[in-house]
Amino acid sequence: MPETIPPYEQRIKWFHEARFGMFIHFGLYSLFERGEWVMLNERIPAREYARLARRFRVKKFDASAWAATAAAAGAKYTVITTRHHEGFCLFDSKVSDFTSAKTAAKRDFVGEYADAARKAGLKVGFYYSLLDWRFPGYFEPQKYPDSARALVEQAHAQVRELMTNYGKIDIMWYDGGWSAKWDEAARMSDFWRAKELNDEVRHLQPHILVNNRSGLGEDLDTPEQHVKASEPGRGWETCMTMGDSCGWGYIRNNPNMKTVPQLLQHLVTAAAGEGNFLLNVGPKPDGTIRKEETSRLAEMGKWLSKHGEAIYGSQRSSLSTGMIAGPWTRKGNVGYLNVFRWPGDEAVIPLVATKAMRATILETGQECRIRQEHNGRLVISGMPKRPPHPYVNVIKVEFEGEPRTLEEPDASKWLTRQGGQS
Ligand code: FHN
Repeated sequence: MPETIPPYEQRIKWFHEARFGMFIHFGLYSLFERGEWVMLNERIPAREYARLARRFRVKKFDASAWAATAAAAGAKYTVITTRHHEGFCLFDSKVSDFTSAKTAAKRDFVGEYADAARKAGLKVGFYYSLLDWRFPGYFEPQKYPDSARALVEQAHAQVRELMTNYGKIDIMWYDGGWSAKWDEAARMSDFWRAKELNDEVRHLQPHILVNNRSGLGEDLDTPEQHVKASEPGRGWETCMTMGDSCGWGYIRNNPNMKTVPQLLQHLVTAAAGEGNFLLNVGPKPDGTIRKEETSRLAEMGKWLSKHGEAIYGSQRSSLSTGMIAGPWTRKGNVGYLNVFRWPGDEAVIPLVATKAMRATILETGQECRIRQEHNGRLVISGMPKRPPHPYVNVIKVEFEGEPRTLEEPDASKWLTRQGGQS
């Protein structure tokens, strides 16, 4: 007897708490070391490309090491590419021989990773590319209708396998639903029979969250490579590469890695909009994650161990920071001022309508002086001249009630100290 599907507010709850996830792009393409689009970009014929599977052994693959990397980073969930656009499955599939289980590796990497991730306390998401470049019907559905039909049938069968054979799955992360031939959302969902597909997903995994990339809006918005908040209550997640935006799979020579402060700022900005940050790694052909990625993730984890209370389960705040400092996050009556650009021994927050009781720097535990002036200026002083943490600092401000912004019925009044309450 299938369970009933819990209401959205219930299903999305853990996701709103989580705020940080680790994405993994790994596949046959990893062997090329030129990103996950190499097959199409270089127009490698399917049969030639498939031969690569004979070399896909992934000798150093260690699912628990991947999961440990995510957990040490402070990530609360992880999403793995079970199959990307090349069509090669990292799982055992009855409807395809093009899988890691049936070729050289003879392993179900998805199963191993899902188990290890759960053991490490992480929620598990499955990325699945609906499109598969090996089908001519994907590129020319009118001309090759049988191939197009077979492609859709395969997607339905494999999604069913993923939802049946690997225990509880927390996110169904579709991708690759688009095509030059059916670019409007309505036609995309028709092509993939997305309603039927997602009904089955929910039937098999009643608690699951489904993303918005099958042509239907479903549960989660997924801005890519930029942070963009959805409306309050709606789950959303920014996915991003550490290197430049052209590749999610391993690229050997990729010097353009984001710095840890940049990555933390994206995480904080997402949290400030009640959204999540899904940060990608692209493991090397041997299955290990490159040092440039593990070291950044470890640094983020260290930061989160001190500052996580500002991030996990954070809410939006209407308070402004005058743009220089960085955004506020909030939990009930507590505001967290996330400082990207340390102002020195004093920080001034404009237009604060609520009484502040205490201000503490999370990095050091130092309590600062507070003063509330005319027209809502909240002045936090006695801070160190230099930033206590080199990347991002958080000043925790406890308010008397939920912090509100002062309204300015006459926007010019502050010029004469008459702006509002003192
Ligand atoms: O084409 C893919 C790309 O390779 C990568 O998987 C990203 C991740 O969101 N999604 C697609 C582009 O939107």
